[in-house]
Amino acid sequence: MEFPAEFLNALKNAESVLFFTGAGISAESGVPTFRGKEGLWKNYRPEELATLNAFLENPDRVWEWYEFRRGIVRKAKPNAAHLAIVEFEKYFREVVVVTQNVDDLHNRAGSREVYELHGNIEKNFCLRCGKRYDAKEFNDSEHAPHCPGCGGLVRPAVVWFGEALPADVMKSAEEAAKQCDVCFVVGTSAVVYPAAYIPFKAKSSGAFVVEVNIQPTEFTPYANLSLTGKAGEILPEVLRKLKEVR
Ligand code: BJW
Ligand code: ZN
Repeated sequence: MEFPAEFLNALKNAESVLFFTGAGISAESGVPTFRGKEGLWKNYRPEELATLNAFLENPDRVWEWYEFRRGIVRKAKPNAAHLAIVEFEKYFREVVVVTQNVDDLHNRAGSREVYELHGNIEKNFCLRCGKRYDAKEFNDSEHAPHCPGCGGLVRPAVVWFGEALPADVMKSAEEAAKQCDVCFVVGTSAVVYPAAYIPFKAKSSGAFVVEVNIQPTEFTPYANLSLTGKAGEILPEVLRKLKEVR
């Protein structure tokens, strides 16, 4: 695979690299994306499942959807794209992963600095007292569980539509975006805000921004370079090239 000189130059001189990732990076691990033909939402409207109102109206239905997805995620393994990102750490002073994914695969791959903007599917918390629980504590429960401490409803620790992103995580992600020299935007449709501001923040702070996706997205017109193809194929190619230029 040939890469433009401008990109190789940016990589050669970079000190800090940011990966902004979405569901597409986990597609090759067998975790479905949200939108599109094979997406999780082909049969649902997002607001039927990914809002607090949907959960309060029908907790068991939403709980069941998350238990189904936990089953998929637990069987999945980090793929060549997640692992390539970990390898990048050998070549740069700082490698930060800002992910919209809740699947934990960047952590399981071994990435050291991961900011999870939309939470983590392996955690739950109580709506009444806020106590956090590992998802495994209520394993195989068909019904939305109640908090052993206070009796409140327990929900997945993910960010639903209309909810604020964790402020400290967003702040750290924005700082990383301001400081990075190269920003990769991998496997995201880039339509969900405020997460989708991150690559714009990187660009406006002077970073070289490279998109990796199987198709054009809302962000494509703003990328310095678009690499079309699967993340699990393209990122290992970039890594091979990196070994030549660094
Ligand atoms: C491959 C590939 C391969 C496939 N290789 N590529 C500004 C403008 C407009 C709207 C808003 C705005 N600000 C806020 C909003 C409203 C809303 C929003 O953004 N709506 C838009 C959709 C219209 N945002 C919110 O509500 C957010 N909260 C908020 O703003 O709060 C305000 C507030 C402030 C203070 C107090 C209170 C409130 C919250 C958003 C939360 C999103 N949550 C979800 C669910 C998480 C839990 C769960 O997993 O169930 O997060 S929605 C869903 O979308 C999930 C994802 O993280 C997110 C992004 O999806 P992603 O990752 O991009 O996936 P896909 O499927 O869309 O794309 C996959 C891509 O991969 C595609 O491009 C493929 O081509 C590609 N691909 N295979 C490379 N092998
Ligand atoms: Zn409680």
